[in-house]
Amino acid sequence: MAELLERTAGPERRMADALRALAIDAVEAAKSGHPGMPMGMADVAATLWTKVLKFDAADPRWPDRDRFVLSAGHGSMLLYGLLHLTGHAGMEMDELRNFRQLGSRTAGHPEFGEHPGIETTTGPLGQGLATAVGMAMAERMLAARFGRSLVDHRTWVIASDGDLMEGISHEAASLAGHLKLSKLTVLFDDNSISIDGATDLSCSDDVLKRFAAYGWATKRIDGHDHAEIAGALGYAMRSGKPTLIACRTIIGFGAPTKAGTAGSHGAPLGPDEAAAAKAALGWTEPPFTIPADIAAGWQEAGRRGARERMAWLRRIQKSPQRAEFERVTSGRLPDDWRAGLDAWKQALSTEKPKLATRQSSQKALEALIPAIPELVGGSADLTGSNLTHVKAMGTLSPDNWGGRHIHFGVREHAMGAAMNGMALHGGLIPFGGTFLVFSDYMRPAIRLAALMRQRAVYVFTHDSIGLGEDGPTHQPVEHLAALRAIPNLHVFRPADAVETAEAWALALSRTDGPSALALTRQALPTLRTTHTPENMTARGGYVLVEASAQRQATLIASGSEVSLAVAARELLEAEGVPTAVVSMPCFELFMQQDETTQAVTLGGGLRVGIEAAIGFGWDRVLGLSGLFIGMTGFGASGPYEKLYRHFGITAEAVAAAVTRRLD
Ligand SMILES: Cc1ncc(C[n+]2csc(CCOP(=O)(O)OP(=O)(O)O)c2C)c(N)n1
Ligand SMILES: [Mg+2]
Repeated sequence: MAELLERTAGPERRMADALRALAIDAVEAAKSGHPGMPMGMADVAATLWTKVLKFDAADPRWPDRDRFVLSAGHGSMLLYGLLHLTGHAGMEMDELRNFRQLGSRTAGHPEFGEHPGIETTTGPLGQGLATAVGMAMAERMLAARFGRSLVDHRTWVIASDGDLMEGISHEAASLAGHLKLSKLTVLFDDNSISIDGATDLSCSDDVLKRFAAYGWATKRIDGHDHAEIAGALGYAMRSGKPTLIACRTIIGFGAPTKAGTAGSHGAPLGPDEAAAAKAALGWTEPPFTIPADIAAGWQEAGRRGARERMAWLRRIQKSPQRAEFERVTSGRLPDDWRAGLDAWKQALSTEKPKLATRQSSQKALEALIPAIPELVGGSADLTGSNLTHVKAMGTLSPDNWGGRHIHFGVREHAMGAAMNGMALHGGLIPFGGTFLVFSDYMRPAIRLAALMRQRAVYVFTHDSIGLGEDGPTHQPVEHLAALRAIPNLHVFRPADAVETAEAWALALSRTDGPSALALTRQALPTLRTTHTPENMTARGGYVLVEASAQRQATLIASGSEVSLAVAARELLEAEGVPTAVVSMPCFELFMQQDETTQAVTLGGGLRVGIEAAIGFGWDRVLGLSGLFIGMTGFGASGPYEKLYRHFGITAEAVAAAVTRRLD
């Protein structure tokens, strides 16, 4: 360590040492946090931010800035230190002093929304890298639409051993290589240490060969050698491929006993080691103090991009595409976006087609795609099943960034994270499809979309035993409940083509979170045969068919089971039991209704929930005295009509259960 400290000493090291000192101080003050990674990657980060990264601290939301993603979110103090030192408003020293405290912007892991310089929430390893892939894709797509004079920026990622061990990094890097995302660079913190100790406890990958096989350019450097770092950043910018720079670093660089060990990963160095580390670095300032010359150097770096931003502002002032660019980047939909969808919805009530809701979703997309140019999406290799492709989209490829349909490949988790990256980048509204049962494969990204309040739309088809012969591996039973458990995710399970159109409208007009559409493989009748200009799905649940007299029972169902409920109601009415049917396409929106509306909708009689899924969560509308008819375990393989009978989810079974209870 002594030799290395001596060899690297100099003005550039001092710039980096400012980041190290702040990380040490903040983690000591908080008595928790991760000092090792910021200390190890300080040289790489300092070189990137002071020499290469295109940004202007005066406007961290400048649309043509480079995106910087700290995928290894545990090293959050590195990002906070960079934002502070470069003079970002809202990241003053007090924020660093309050690192990890309730109400501060400096959360344990970077949280999108806490400060405009935080591009994405990171911490769940691997997802930052995959999110960055989505950002880099968005840059290419917007450049194809608006030209390089408005859109020409790069995406930089710092990723750790853990990031690259995670499965999602394989999916995302493979997709990035295929798409030739040459403006994406991953700076790999190659310190060979993770929490349990040396990475060779569990990993023998040749990371460079691995990325080369994906079609990336690769380079290995000493991550503490400033000349090598600068050279590698230049190499990445010249490369015609996405680039991985493996930066050999020492975790906890400078700490006399903990450097190079897992001991510096996730705990304060402790007062003695902290003091000794600063002494070794030659850092003599008191805590949270930056010497004037170093502070001035960093402030200057924060203003480095100002001239470029001004030039860009002049270009956009003159651009004929200005209004459209500002519209899409602000997230505002075109004024007339609903017209085609509304016309389709109105036609449905008279035509009354029998369509699977996945087909209805495709029909809705046919109306939406021409109306909303920023709407892009695709499927994780189930395009023909999810029906996410419509003609006007064209197909995205490395040679056609104007294409709007994306073949994500069999990479659900990366798809979810890339969708987040596109939404976060701005200028695009992403949707992505797979079977509902495989929502589990992308759940961590859905969770982050919900946490970050991003508009993303998941097209989950084959939503129950109604998919039939593919059997229990493909039949979701717990997935609706599991998705409904994610805060701020709206889960729609539309009953017919009308509700499907309404669900799409709600998912797209929502600007504070993601939406999932659970759609059938099997055909369903049109139930909403009287056109209403009102979007009834927006109520979450509503009375579809009222009882002939004072209600004795209310059948509450979603999706494919609503038509079953209508049939059961007819049986019950014939037996003299006045029964209403409530369609419940979205629990979350229903729960936002006032209590009286909820109570009136659900009625005072017996409440019966019907859904071809487990009943977990239904007590929210059924109470303790309600009945639930659905699944109690896994499904089975067979024709779907037989499966419904086998599992007792039929109109007759519902009617019998109701009369039994009312007797
Ligand atoms: C998906 C996920 N699993 C586990 C963790 C907990 N965790 C945080 S950092 C880390 C590994 C640390 O090793 P590395 O990524 O190399 O970071 P370094 O210690 O080098 O800073 C783990 C397992 C996490 N944040 N995300
Ligand atoms: Mg590591």
